[in-house]
Amino acid sequence: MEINKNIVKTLLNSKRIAIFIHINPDGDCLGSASALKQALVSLNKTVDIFSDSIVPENYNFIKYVTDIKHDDEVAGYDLHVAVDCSDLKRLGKYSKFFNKIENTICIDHHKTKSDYAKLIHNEIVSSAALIIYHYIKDFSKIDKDIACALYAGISSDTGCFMHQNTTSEALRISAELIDYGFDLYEANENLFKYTTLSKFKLTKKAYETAEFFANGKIGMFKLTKADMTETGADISDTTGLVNLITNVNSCQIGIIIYEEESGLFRCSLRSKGDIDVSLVAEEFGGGGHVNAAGCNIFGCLKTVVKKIVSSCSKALKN
Ligand SMILES: [Mn+2]
Repeated sequence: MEINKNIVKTLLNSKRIAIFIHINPDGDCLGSASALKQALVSLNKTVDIFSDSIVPENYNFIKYVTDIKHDDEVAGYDLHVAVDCSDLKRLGKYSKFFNKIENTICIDHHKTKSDYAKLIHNEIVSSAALIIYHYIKDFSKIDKDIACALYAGISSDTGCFMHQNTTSEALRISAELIDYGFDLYEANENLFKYTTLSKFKLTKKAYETAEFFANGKIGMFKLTKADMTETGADISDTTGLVNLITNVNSCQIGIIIYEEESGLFRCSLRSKGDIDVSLVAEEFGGGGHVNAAGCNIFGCLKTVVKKIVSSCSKALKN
């Protein structure tokens, strides 16, 4: 991977750096932000990570995750860096602060819209953490805690090395990171086995709502605001649910829609093989990768289901 020398120069020339991650944070944005912060702190920089969302507690094993800031204002930094954010909107309430200063960097691995910063490294690889790994190797060095954070990113976005985006490079780099001696068992328990009672109840509810279309090729979970309230679940509890329906053997596209606010449905899509669900997401102003994408759709449940099924049916034929 070729690194952008201007990005390295800008990182090294900055003293106070703010790192931004996306709403509903996952292992990749958290691991990437943590690793980058650690590498920069080792060079005596002041670094803060900002998140518009509450961070699920299972990520607390990653260094600095418990120090993430949720302030309403961001000021006094000479560099803003966004990691794993395909779109400025993904920064949530921080999107309005990001371009308030001149020096901005975006490091991302999605194929859409990563064009909102002055300096951009956008490369289609399995995780943002994989890109961050190459940068840290260039301007600093990896240690045990950085290795742990990068592993969290790489393993999360490859679904513990089970998604289609898993490459030998991702596995080779992960093996190298594991050799730094962080607690691999603890990391995997937190990343891939952790669940909460509310998530368990929400999963049960999701199974009850499952519906199939196009002769079983499209499968969908539909969760309303009432379902969320009833189970005490929040958005972070919906993470990974979509895979449960995508796993059905007839299913080529798996979808979960859940009502975030009354009339606003968040939609998460997964697909198998070369069926491109990023095109479906883009149709509704979202984005993502070929096999994993997301978007927001406004309307009542019935209309939203109709719209998304019709768009997915087209994707099946392409
Ligand atoms: Mn990612």
